[in-house]
Amino acid sequence: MSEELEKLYKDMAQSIIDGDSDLAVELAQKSIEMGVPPLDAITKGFVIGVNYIGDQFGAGEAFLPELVMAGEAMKAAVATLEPELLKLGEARETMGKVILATVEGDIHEIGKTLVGTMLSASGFEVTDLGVDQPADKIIGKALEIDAQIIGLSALLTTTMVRQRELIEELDKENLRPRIKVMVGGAPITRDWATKIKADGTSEDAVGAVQLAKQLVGKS
Ligand code: B12
Repeated sequence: MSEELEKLYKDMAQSIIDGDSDLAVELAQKSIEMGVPPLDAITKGFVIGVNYIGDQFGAGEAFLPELVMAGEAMKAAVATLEPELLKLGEARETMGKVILATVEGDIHEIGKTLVGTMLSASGFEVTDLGVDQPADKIIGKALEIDAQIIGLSALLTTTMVRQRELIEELDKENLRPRIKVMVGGAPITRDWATKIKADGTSEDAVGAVQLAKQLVGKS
């Protein structure tokens, strides 16, 4: 890696740690001008910073205002890169319809939004319901638009259970395998996905696209 690139990634991480949205946007723009692949900018730069703050927060060494500012800066950086991410896919045929949401009680949106952007870039028609969404609303929308996949994000150990509840509800209504469910979010493991009978999980947005393609039989 060139020194310039290494410095850019470091500065990106630091801009998130400092909660400096303006600088994060500026660095995202600079990376576009430099021709840095937008997913690299996110995973090798900005995500390093947001994970650092998350760990610090978990250890009691950073506090809520810092977490909030880091979240805002991260959101701004990803939004700046979104048009570049959308350009990545050649989105030829329609791959299928996906409903995305963060589960009820959970307001983390950055990872979910990134997954949505990558799915759109790959030709999926994505309806992003946003955060804090109750299961009945998500299922209702899936039926309304005849979605093949529901993608559920949960970032808190206390809200992961909402993924299981939604799957149980679908089973009760005999809506599977017509509707497939993929689950994700930082605390979500393969074991958890298997345990709650989800159709799959992925730890990042690229894997989420591969999984979605498999689920609609187009991988
Ligand atoms: C930013 C952040 C926030 C921001 C969110 C801003 C926003 N607009 O989204 C704010 C400040 C609002 C926030 C609030 C809180 N947070 Co917070 N937050 C984080 C942090 C630092 C980063 C999350 C993030 O955006 N990561 C970057 C994205 C790109 O990664 P990602 O979300 O993991 O998504 C990727 C994958 O998981 C996957 N994925 C995600 N969704 C999906 C869905 C599908 C279908 C698939 C296939 C894949 C997939 O692909 C994504 C892209 O690669 C994490 C720490 C961490 N490292 O996760 C803590 C963290 C999740 N938060 C935590 C906590 C405790 C909270 C609060 C309870 C704090 C408080 N006391 O109020 C509140 C919760 C409020 C609520 N009710 O939801 C804890 C959770 C601990 C736990 N065991 O549950 C963490 C782990 C921090 C910590 N170490 O303590 N938070």
